[in-house]
Parts: sequence; C-alpha cells; structure tokens
Amino acid sequence: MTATYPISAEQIRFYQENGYIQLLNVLTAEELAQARQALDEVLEQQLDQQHEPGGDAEYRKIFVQKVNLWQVNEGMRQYVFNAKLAEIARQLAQAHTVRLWHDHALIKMPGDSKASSWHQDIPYWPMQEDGSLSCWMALDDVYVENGCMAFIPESHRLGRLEPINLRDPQDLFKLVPEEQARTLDFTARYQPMPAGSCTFHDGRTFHYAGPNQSAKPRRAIITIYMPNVVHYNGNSHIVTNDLQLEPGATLTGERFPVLAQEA
Ligand SMILES: O=C(O)CCC(=O)C(=O)O
Repeated sequence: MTATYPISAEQIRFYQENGYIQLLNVLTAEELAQARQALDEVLEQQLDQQHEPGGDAEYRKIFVQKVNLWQVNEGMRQYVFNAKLAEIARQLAQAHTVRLWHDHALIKMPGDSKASSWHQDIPYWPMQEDGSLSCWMALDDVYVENGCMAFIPESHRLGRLEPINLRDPQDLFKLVPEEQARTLDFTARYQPMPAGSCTFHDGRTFHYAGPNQSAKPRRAIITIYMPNVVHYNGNSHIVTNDLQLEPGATLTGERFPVLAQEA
C-alpha cells in the first residue's frame, strides 16, 4: 500500500483561503536520501537545453535551474511519481485528478546573490485555467538566510496579473489595483522548515525566496500539478514548445501523466 500523509479539513481550508500551506516532515528519511541522491546524479549528467535552459547571466545569479528531471533520471522519476505528494496536491486543490505540469530543481548555490523576486507562477504557464499548484520540497534545512520561501496570504485571490521582469525585485506589487491592495495584508510569511518538509502554493500566490547567504547549497525540487483538465492557451513555454499544440488543446498525454486520481 502507498504511504499517505493525512491532510485535515482544516489544512485544506487554510490552503484554499491563503493560497499556500506548509507541511512538515512529509518525506521519510529514506525518501529524502533517495531524492538527494537523484539530484546529485542529475547534477553530474549532461542535459540538453530542454532540461537545462540556463538563462542569462542575471538569471544565473538567482539559482541553477533544471527542468523535467523525471524524464532523464530514474530516481527523479520515482520522486515525481510519489503518490503521497500527488495525493496531497489533489486534496488541497479539491480536484478529482492531478496531472504533472513539470518538475524542476532550483539550487541556490552559496553566493547566489539575487533573490527569486516576488512573482506569481501562472502568468508564465501557458494554461487557460487557474488552480495549478506547486509542491516546493526542501532537500536541505531552509531558513531566511539561505533562501526559504515566503508567501503573501490570500494573494491568489488577485487572479492572474501581468508577467513581471523576474530580475527586478518588488515590481509585482505595483500591479495590484489600489482598491484590492487595501484589502490585503502584504506582510511576507517566511517558511523556514527542516529538509523533507514542503510548501504547496497556488500558481497565483505571490511568493519569494531570498539569496543564499549560507556556505552550503540550498536545494529544492518543485513538482507542479495541474488539477482536472487544463487547456493550452497558445503561449510559448519550454515544456510545450516542441509539442505543436493548438490553442485550446488539453494538456494531457505522455508529457503530462496523471499522478493522483480520486478513488
Ligand atoms: O526556490 C526558489 O528560489 C523560488 C521558487 C519558485 O519561485 C517556485 O517554486 O515557484
């Protein structure tokens, strides 16, 4: 039987209301060791542009990014297909099914001097529907000084704003219409947590992670889940560009496997 991590009705309510949640010690020690080992292997592998986009010099000061590692490494595949994590995503999203959008590893090396600036994810994803969500798994203990995540509660209620320049910290807040800005508390909620713990956040939720000022890498694996059926909106994205999808096509099929389904 697959291991489970029980989610309470109160936790689902918290996620739905705030657009994020923190869950402690979700991975077992063995799962955490396997995920670290898989990521170590990937870091030794030669990856093509589709899996290691690289970005420009400014982007590389934020983190090293590797994408869709489930396709290139068996250990990463096992991690991404972990039914326990997908089932949590399904319950938080209140969906009958969740599919994989993509995974990525984000490693802030010591000295990576730039923050992952405040942003929403959904403006960069070529999806018609909202509601997709990320599981941000800490492979190291994370805290403010090494770049743990931070969220603005209820910011998912602002919907989908324009994509911002990710190299220009803070300009997301200028996009919030004044009337709505008055109704929200923009105090950042930082999410320090031990390795093997994670946060889930909605693609519309404002989030941020500071630079890594510690002497060790800050390693995270992010798995992004799409609830129910999501349609392609025609925009460019590294995960879909080679698929020649027509706008309105469903994001289904081999690239987007079902990871959890209501019994
Ligand atoms: O890990 C980070 O530095 C940022 C993560 C992020 O933006 C995300 O998971 O959407």
